[in-house]
Amino acid sequence: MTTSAESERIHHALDKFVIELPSWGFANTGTRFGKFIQDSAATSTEEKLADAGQVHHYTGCCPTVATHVLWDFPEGLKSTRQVMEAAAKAGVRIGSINPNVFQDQIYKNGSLGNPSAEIRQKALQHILDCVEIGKQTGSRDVSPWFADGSSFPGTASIRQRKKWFEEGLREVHRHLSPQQRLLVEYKPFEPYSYHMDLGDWGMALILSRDAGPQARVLVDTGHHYQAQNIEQIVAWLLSEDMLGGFHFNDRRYADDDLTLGSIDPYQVFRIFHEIQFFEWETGRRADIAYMIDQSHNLKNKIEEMIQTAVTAQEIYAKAALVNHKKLVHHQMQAELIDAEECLKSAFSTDVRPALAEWRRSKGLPEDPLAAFRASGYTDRAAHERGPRNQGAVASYA
Ligand code: RM4
Ligand code: MN
Ligand code: MN
Repeated sequence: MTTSAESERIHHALDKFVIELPSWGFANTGTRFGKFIQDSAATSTEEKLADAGQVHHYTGCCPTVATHVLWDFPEGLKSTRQVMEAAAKAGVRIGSINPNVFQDQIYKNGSLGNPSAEIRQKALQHILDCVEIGKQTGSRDVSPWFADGSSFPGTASIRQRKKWFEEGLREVHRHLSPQQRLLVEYKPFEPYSYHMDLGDWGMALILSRDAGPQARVLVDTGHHYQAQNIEQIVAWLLSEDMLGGFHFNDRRYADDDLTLGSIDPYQVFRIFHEIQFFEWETGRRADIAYMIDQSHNLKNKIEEMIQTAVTAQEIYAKAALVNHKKLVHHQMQAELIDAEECLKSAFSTDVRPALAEWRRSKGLPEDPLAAFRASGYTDRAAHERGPRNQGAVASYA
């Protein structure tokens, strides 16, 4: 249980905490070996947005939806109005715009890092279209993930490809409006098996700095090697003012895109702690876009998103309970056990009653998952979409 002062801290923290949903988390997806179809899964952009709207309706903390341009804007810029109308109808807004320069056949050997100037140009043009879409939807972040890399030693010039990335990202940056940001995501493995052009946070940092002042690094929790200390990366990026956003998910082995906190909730806590510690120390809000990047093929998709949003709130609330003043004191005195206990006691506090109270105060259901289940939405969606979902095996879209 929390004291009333602690509950107040939690309420204050939750008032500022929003997390973006990924449109691709609501459609049928699978593993690279096969797709598992759910009758109630979304079959169109409108349905993905409607499902995301359900998550926001019950949790109150997911007002925006990240979109993947090829999957959600089938006619590119021409689809913008329709997509925005569907979002408004669903009670959400369009959030970050994710270019897709990895799916088409031409990208077999890369996009902005492709040895063919013509293909590099096509990739660039697609990203510039995404910048335009973002201007129209009023989205702040354009958030490319580059699948570029090589699978065999010696087959690609790593330095030359770095130069092509510098050129491409500078050009993208030149087209941003003053309100827009470019978020550069990295990943050390997959789909290529030898090198990935943007393999880690250092590479993303160098390219972001080179691109221009509105570029920042995006950290996807699943995009690290097993033993990597992600919260240290977060602390360094914060101290460099270069952390722009997060893709939250959990993982056990690789980029598993599992439910946040399902494997290692303490890691998520340590990340949130570094952020809130920074905010306390500097007295300013870290300008970070929190997003979920998960695709669920075993659990019900809307339920899992609700579970994720609620988990994110719980862990964020726990991190808000760290006594920073005490922590700094113990750190300075090198009182290791006492310092560590500041984190552990916050992490082990049951914040659920305070969260329920926060929800009540906002007119939200105390138990968002139970409320969603009681609504019968899944059965209705399964009934209506079921026939369309038979044999629907396309990945993500
Ligand atoms: C990648 C990466 C990107 C996401 C795609 C679908 O692994 O995490 O952020 O957009 O998957
Ligand atoms: Mn991601
Ligand atoms: Mn990923």
